[in-house]
Formats: sequence, C-alpha cells, structure tokens
Amino acid sequence: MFTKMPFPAARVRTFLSVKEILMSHPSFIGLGILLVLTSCGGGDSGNGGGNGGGNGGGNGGGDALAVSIESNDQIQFNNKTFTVKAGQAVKLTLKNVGKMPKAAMGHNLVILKAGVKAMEFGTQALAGGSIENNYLPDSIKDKALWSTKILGPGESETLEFTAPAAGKYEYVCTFPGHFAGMRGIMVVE
Ligand SMILES: [Cu+2]
Repeated sequence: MFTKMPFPAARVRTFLSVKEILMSHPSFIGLGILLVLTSCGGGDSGNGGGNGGGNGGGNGGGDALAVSIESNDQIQFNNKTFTVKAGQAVKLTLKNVGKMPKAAMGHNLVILKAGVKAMEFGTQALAGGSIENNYLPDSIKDKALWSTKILGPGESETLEFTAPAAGKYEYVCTFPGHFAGMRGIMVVE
C-alpha cells in the first residue's frame, strides 16, 4: 500500500505542473502540444519527420516560363492569350507553321506597351512598314516592348524578357492586313 502511493502522486504533480505552465504562459501551448505529440509517439523510433521549416521557399524565379505561339496561313495566332507573373522571366517563341512564302504570308509578333491598342498600332504600322524593317517602322517603335522579325514558313524566333508590371499587354502581327485577326493579350498578374 505504502509503496504504491508515491508513484501516482508524482504523475499527478507532473501533469499539474505542465498544465500550470500552459495556463500561465499561453505561448507555451504550441510547445506543450508538440511535447504531447512527441511523447505520444515516443514508442516508435524517434521523430522521422518533424521538420516544419523545409518548405522549398517558392522561388520560381529560377527557370524562365516558356510560352509557345504559332502563326499559320489562316492569318491566326493559335494562342490569343497567355498569363505570366510580374518580374517573371519569360521565353516566348513564335513559330510560323504555315507553308506560304514569307513575302505573301510572313508573320511577326509585337508586344505592345500597356494601353497601346493592337488595331491602332497595326494601322499605324502600314505607313512606313516594309519587309526591310519587319513592318515595324521607327515612327511607332516606342509603343512596342518586344518584337520578332517577320518569319517565313517553318521559321521561329524566341523573345526573352522579364515580365513587366501587372496589367494587360496586347500583341499583334504587323504584316499588312494581319492585325485585324492576329491579335492577342499578354496578361501580367
Ligand atoms: Cu501575320
């Protein structure tokens, strides 16, 4: 009888003291829960996991986002919109998958500054645009951010850039007569 008494008493005291700590220091509650969890699993070989810190950081900045757009003999881009994040590295590839000769059905892709309308820009490109300047006359170059040259059948070109501030940026093919149908929007979030 006597020998059994101290044991339960000691357990009760320990329990109470933990409870007291938790009550007097709320910030220990997390620690208390952790201790309880640890002690519960105490039977099996140590805490294998438990590393709450190692979350890969979420820095997606390492690799450039690849965006692919095709142009064709039907005077279309296959991709009329794509979305990137501000500050993200982007590799945008335009491929002309058409068969018609460049002089009759060449295509480029010009990404315009925020607020510049593709229809308006395409119209302005008609004046002063030629195959020599890739239908992008100097007079309107300051309204564009990035552009490919005019591509013939089977040709491709990749633009590498850092996505600008959040907003909507129209893109267009300035080959004469194409801007009405060959337009799209780059959405930057
Ligand atoms: Cu075109």
